[in-house]
Amino acid sequence: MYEERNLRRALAASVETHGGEQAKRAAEQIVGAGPAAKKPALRSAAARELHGQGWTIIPSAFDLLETYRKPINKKLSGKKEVVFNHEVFEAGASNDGKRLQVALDGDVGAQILAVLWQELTRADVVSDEHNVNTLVALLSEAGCARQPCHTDLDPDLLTKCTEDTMPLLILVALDKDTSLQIWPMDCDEPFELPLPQYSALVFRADLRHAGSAYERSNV
Ligand SMILES: O=C(O)CCC(=O)C(=O)O
Repeated sequence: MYEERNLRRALAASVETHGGEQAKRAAEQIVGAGPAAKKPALRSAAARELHGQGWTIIPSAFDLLETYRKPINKKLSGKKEVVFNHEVFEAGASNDGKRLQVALDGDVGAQILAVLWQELTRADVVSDEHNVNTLVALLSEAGCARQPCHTDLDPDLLTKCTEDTMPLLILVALDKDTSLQIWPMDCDEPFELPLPQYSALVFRADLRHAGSAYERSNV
C-alpha cells in the first residue's frame, strides 16, 4: 500500500510513428478530426521549442486527468514493474527497486490517451505521422535514487528522423514537486527541470534525461 498523501502521480506516454490506432480514433472523436488531411510541417512556437532545445512544457492542460486518479491509484496499488534505477546504466547493474511503473491499458488508458492526443494536437507538437501509445503510471518510492543519464531510444537509430517523424515522450505531473533531470544538447551536466502540477513535458526521444531522486514516496 502507498500512503495517499505522500504520492505524487505522473503519467508517461510515448508518441511514436506507428501503432496506437485505437487511441488515435478515440482522440479523433473528441477533437472531431475527420480523415487525416496532410498538415504542413510543425511550426508552432511549442514545436519550434521542442525541436530547438529538445523539450517543451504544455502548462496546466491536464487538470482534467484528476478525474482518472481513482483508477490510476487502483493500478498503482497492484502489481508493478521495476524500472531501471541504478547508478551505472548497464545490464545487470544493481537497482534500488524503488522506481516502479504500471501499464494503464483498457478503457481508462484509451480515454487518457485521447485526452493527451487532444492537448498535443492543440499545442501543435505532433504531426500526421505520430500516434500516441504505451501509457504508464510512474511511482517513485521514498528514497528513490536518481536514474542514470539515458535516452529512451538509441539516438543512432534516430538520425534520419525529421521533426514530423521524431518519436516523442510525454511526462504529465499529476502532483506538485515533480521534476526531470535534463542534459541539454552539448552539456555534460544536467539541470533539474521542475514540472508544475498538471503540466506535460513533451520531449524528443534523443534527449538525454533521468528520473529525479525523491525523498518521499511519489510518482
Ligand atoms: O521516473 C521518471 O520521472 C522518469 C523515468 C524515465 O525517464 C524512464 O524510465 O525512462
